[in-house]
Amino acid sequence: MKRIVTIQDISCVGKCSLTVALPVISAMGVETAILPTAVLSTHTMFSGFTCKDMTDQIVPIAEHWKKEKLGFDAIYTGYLGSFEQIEIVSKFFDEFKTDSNLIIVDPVMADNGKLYPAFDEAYAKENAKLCAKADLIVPNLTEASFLTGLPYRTQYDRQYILDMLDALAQLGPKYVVLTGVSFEEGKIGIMGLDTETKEYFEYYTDHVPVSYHGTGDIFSSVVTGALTRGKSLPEAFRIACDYTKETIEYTFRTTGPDTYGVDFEVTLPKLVRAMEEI
Ligand code: PXL
Repeated sequence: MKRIVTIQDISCVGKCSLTVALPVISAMGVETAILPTAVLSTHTMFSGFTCKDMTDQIVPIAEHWKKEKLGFDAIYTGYLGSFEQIEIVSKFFDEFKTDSNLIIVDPVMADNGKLYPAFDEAYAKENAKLCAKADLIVPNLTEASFLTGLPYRTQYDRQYILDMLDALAQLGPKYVVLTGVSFEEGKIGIMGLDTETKEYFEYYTDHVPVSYHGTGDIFSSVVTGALTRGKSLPEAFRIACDYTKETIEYTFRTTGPDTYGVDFEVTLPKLVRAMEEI
């Protein structure tokens, strides 16, 4: 059985980061080891959340894993807490990277033109160093703009996205995929670049006009699970786009717009079936 490790926080309530990655990637038939970077009462969009930093545990945990000769078919990072954690995770990559495993970095730090409350621009720049060591990065447009220094735009053309992909490629990863790309009213999706072959790929679904927290984490978790199970890059992104869209649609239809995360628990069987189909 394939095994991945995901490094991100536990938001005890909030349906994001590890409470999403663990069930989603497990349901895809991949053992999901976790390395929690912090324990929060909720994600940071609630006011008054508590946070216990786990930085001092990361190195001892990694050292134990090394001693036990544990390895991972993929290393997937999401929300991290600090400069120091970026440095430690970067060393973790050096320790656990092999010729055949994949490093997937979702540089979670911002959305809709703004950084999340816990971060500043210096943190954003530091995140670029982690992206340099990744095989695949999956920023949204806001994160891409903080990583590259290119302006964030809500109205743009194809050239803007191509320029953004090129600027991301300069950071050093093998594959860059921009999420939340929309060239046409009512459609949204991804555009990616294989920096070695210089080939672009893209995929779009209908746009459900509502925004929920944690959907980026669901998306990246599905990409991680699908790639680890041997799907190609375009297949993995198609499965992730379709599943995320269906889950947002279901949540909007049944629960409505005012909820802190999407009801992915109900739609997981569809994801399992999609994995069997392709
Ligand atoms: O979904 C991204 C995320 C993960 N973890 C924490 C967050 C957020 C987004 O705000 O606050 C703690």
